[in-house]
Order: sequence, then structure tokens, then C-alpha cells
Amino acid sequence: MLDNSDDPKDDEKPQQTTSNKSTANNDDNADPNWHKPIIPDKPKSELRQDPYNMPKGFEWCEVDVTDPDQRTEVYDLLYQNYVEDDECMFRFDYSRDFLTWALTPPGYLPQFHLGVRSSKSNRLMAFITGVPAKVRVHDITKDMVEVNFLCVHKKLRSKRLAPVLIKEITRRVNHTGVYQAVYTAGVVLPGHVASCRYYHRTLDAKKLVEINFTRLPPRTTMARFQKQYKLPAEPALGGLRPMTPEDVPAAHKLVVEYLSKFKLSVVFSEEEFAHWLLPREGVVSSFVNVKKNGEGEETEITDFCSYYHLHSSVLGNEKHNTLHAAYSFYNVARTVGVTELMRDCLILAKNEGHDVFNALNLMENERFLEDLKFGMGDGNLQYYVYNWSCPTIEHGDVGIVLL
Ligand code: MYA
Repeated sequence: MLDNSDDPKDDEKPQQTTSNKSTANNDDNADPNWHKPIIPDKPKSELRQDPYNMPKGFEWCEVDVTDPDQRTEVYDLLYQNYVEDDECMFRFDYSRDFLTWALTPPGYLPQFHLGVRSSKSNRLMAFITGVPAKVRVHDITKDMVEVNFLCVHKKLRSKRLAPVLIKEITRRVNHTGVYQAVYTAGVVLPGHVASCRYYHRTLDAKKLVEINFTRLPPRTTMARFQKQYKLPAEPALGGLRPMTPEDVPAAHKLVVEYLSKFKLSVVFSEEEFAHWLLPREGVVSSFVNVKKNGEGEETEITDFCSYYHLHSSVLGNEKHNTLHAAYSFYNVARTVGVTELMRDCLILAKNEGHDVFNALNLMENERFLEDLKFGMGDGNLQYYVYNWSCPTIEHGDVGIVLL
């Protein structure tokens, strides 16, 4: 049904979206042949002016995610068709509030919430999004978009609709003067810039066994397995509390300074930081650790931790429908040990009803994974920077978390 006849000419498309022969060494980092676009920026007049053609029976649409009905259409498409694990046991279930949060950061553009509808039924059949972000790769900071939520309805798979979606969003982004994008995928595509791995910390041992997320080790009883993952009832750090709008300037400074040490990182403005990190119920949780003086007054924000809430549907299980997962977001342990901070983060996540706490081995996460009994997941998450040539980056040098 869908074909490639509308593909751009070969010289119009980046053949390899990132270029990265080897892990960086100091010579590579200084080499002027790196650190540049693969395809040079084009003036607006030389860009394709019209949208790529849709196959007969389908049309482009801009999805207004601030409209509850349209947001529900996106929710339903993703709920039924988005990312599953290799064994098809779990499928991401991004909540409606999560989608609003993920797609409306400061400066977001509605034309980057790109959908494909069936002309006949008007039903939403495919989707892709971009949201603006400043991203630093090695020493160069650029305006980019974060691309996410690429989804084609199961009935339309393998008809090369995905490449058309990617080209059309690229065209739309290019028209705003932006030529780079950052994205992640479980699949290995040409030109990854970094490769990270998920680790999982069991919070509700019994449920994770019941849904086959994890297995009861041989010769271990359920009671013993549960005991192994038991956490204290309350956090240990006396100064840890949810972040408030008043904390934003100091917490922003703390996090932005911390992120400057990584080779691939997001560069938040204060406004962006407030959007991405202020707590939203059922979406994102953020905590500051504060120093107090003799009178018990708060004097300084010293540490920070956060996670986002992303459920998965449990497919074909009689007892459970939903896996409640917390995903480690941005954490800064300046005056306390990172293990101490993240142990409290696990307790807070458990007390909010999460079954598992997931973390990638990026930033300094490897420092707490073993001590806090995280287990290695299967498969990697690849990081890509579209249309950018640079040496590859070790997972511990990645300082950006995409949703
Ligand atoms: S990652 C999440 C991706 N979504 C899912 O996994 C949801 C479930 N799966 C689906 O909905 C479909 O299977 C998808 C493919 C839509 C993934 N990224 O249409 P097709 C290539 C990039 O016949 P379908 C996320 O959202 C594949 O290699 N390309 O296949 C970040 C092949 O190309 P080639 C991918 O299965 C997205 C071609 O598609 C991906 O019906 C970042 C086949 O097309 C993937 N995850 O649909 C997108 N998976 O033949 C790139 C497959 O060449 C953004 N393919 O090997 C680039 C930057 C754009 C902006 C730039 C601005 C400057």
C-alpha cells in the first residue's frame, strides 16, 4: 500500500545520520574533521517547500495535544501500538498527563506533533514528535529537537511509512532553522553516538515474579526473595523533600553545573528546568536535599534526585494489567553519597506505588547500581544525534535522559 516513490533524491537525505568511527580519544576530540554537520545547513529557499506525499488514503495532520480528544487519540494509538519488549509481554503505556508534559515544553511547536490519518475514517494511524532542546555534544551546544513517539499502527507495519514520517518531521524542523536532533531507540540503526543499558531494581518482588518480569531464583522462597529487596519505610536523609517552584533557581544551577561534566548533555534554561523537573502527580517526582541552620531554617539546596512515571501494560496476564515503573531522571549527589541519595529515591518511588525502579548506566549511575541491588536488563538503548559527526561517547559520559 505504501511505497517509496516519494523518497527524496539520494543527495537530499543523510545516508548515515551520525558519524562515529570509534570511541573518542583526546586526538579525536581535537580533530577539526569531527564536530560538524554531515550535511551542511541549507538556506530555507533550498529546502523542500511542500510536505512529502502520503500514499493514497492517508493524510498528514497536526495533532493538538492540548485538546483532550486529540490527546486521547494519541494515547490510544500508543497504548495499542507503541514499544513492546522482545517477548511481547509488556507495552509502554504513557499516561495522558505524561504526554502533555512530554510534548509541551517551553517553545514547543504544534507542527512537530505530526500525525497520519486515514482519509476515510479520519482515524490516527501513525505519529512522530519533536520538541525543542539545547543539546551539547562534546564542546558544541546546538539547538536541536528531541524526536520521540514514532509509532505506526500495527496494521500498517512494514510499508515504509516510518521513513516518510521521519523525512517529513525533518523537513518541518529544518524550516525552523534546526538541522540536528537527538533520539534513542532500542534498535541498532546506523551511526549511534552512545550505547546505554537499562538496569532494574525490584520494588515489589512478588508482583514482578507474577508478571514474569523477573524469576524467582532456584531454591529461593518468595518470602526470602521479598526480604532481599525490602527497603526501609521512610527515607533516611532528613533534608529531602519535594522540589517547589521557589527551589527552581538554586536546583537549576546545581543540575546544570553537574551536567556540564558529561560529553552529551541537555542544557536546560531555568524555564525548561521548571517544566521538566517540577513535580507533577503521576508524571514526574523531584526532590531536593536541603541544608538547615541551627534554627532549622533551610539555607542551601545541596543534592537533587528525580524520576519519571511510565507504566507498561502487562499483556495476557490474568492477575495484573499494569506494571508501575519509575525511571531514574536527573540526580546530583554533592554532599551525600550517591548510594545514600538513590536508596532514598527508591524508598520514595516504592511509597508512591511503583513496582520497579529503572535506571540506565549513564551519568554516574554505575556508582550505585550494584550496591542498591539493580539487575542488568536485556538489550541496550542506543543514543543518536541526527546529522552530526563526532566521536562516539561512553555510556558514563551521557548526561541526557529521553522519555
Ligand atoms: S524510538 C520508538 C520507535 N517506536 C516503536 O518501536 C513502536 C513500535 N513500532 C512501530 O511503531 C514501527 O515498527 C516503527 C517502524 C514506526 C518503529 N527509529 O515503516 P517501516 C526504520 C528510526 O516499513 P515499520 C523513537 O520514537 C528501519 O530501520 N528508524 O517499518 C525515536 C527501516 O529503515 P531502513 C526506524 O515497522 C524515533 C524503516 O524504519 C526505527 O512499519 C527516531 C522501516 O520502515 C526507529 N525506532 O515502522 C526516528 N525502527 O530500511 C529518527 C525502524 O533504512 C529521527 N526504523 O533500515 C531522526 C531525526 C529526525 C528529525 C531531524 C531534525 C533535524
